[in-house]
Amino acid sequence: MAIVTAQRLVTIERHIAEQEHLHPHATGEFSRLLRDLMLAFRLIAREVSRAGLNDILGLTGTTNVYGEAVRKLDAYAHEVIVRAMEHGGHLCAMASEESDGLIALPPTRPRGKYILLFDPLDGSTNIDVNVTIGTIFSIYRRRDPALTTDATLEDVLRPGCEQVAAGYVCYGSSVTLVYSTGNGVDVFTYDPTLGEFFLTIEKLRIPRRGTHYSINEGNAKRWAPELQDYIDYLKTPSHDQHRPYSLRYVGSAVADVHRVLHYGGIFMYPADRANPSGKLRLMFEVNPLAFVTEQAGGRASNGCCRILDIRPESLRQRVPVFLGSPEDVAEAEAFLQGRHILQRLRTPEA
Ligand code: P6P
Repeated sequence: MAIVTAQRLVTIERHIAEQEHLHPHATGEFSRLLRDLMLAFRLIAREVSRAGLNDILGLTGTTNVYGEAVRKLDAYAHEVIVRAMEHGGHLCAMASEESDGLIALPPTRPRGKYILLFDPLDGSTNIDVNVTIGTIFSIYRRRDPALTTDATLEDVLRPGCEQVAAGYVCYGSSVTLVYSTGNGVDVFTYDPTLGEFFLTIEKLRIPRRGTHYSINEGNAKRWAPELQDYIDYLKTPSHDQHRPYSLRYVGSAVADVHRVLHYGGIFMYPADRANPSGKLRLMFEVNPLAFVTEQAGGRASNGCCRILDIRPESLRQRVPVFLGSPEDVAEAEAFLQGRHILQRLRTPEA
């Protein structure tokens, strides 16, 4: 992992400009879209850092499209991103995990060729207890860039492999932006005294295998037997000392995935008897996190197939997710499909 020395002083603006040169057909519109998005992240980071001081904690008294209580910071982050992005003229569609359907763009502004999907504040149940939370974003280019009309829901419901960029911001002990435009993953750390994101890790690569697993063990009694097998396997000491794995679970996908990208291992939110499709949303959380994971050399699966190949059926679709080190995810898939050697040895021949 190439830790960038501060001497290089590469800001996100300079990095975006340099990335633009990688795409000779780039018109600068994508760069301006990212700059607008960075402004939103700066504003959200400021509010998150002083949430306890300006009465922005707690609940709004409303619920979102999933029936979940909306917290004040959720609502603030949603509004900030919408306001920062709606006037730039770079978008033909925008959708947020916190609202239903596509967000209406101002009729007076031109339509661009990009589609933005975002989870404004993921992990928001952790807001009041000062645990890392995050913003997740996903960007597509409309299929016909010559069009100047609003995009339709069909334009938006695209497999994750068609994302042109995706990433997340971690609001934790420091504010970290992790994103990819398809040329690997770069990590930026925010300096609030300057309002700048500085490049701190270039071309982040996930270890091929880790020693941590991340899952809500409280759901264990509802898991499929094959998943039980896998988790029991991770907990069983091995002769090479590689197992048992350690359990690390924050309950904020951005924080859990950020750790997996750096240290390796596997993050899971599986289906269970109470959540037959898992809990995480494909379009707003899983596709962008899967894109970044693959760009870092990792693997992202729903247990049987590649997340980024899933053809979405609705904006609010949930999917099971297993993502992280390629060897760990492949091993999880072998268990989940009942074909791991330890399962075959135990299964009596028919
Ligand atoms: P549970 C946060 O609410 C979230 O959407 C993800 O960030 C996180 O991974 C998951 O839900 C945690 O869910 O059921 O373990 O509390």
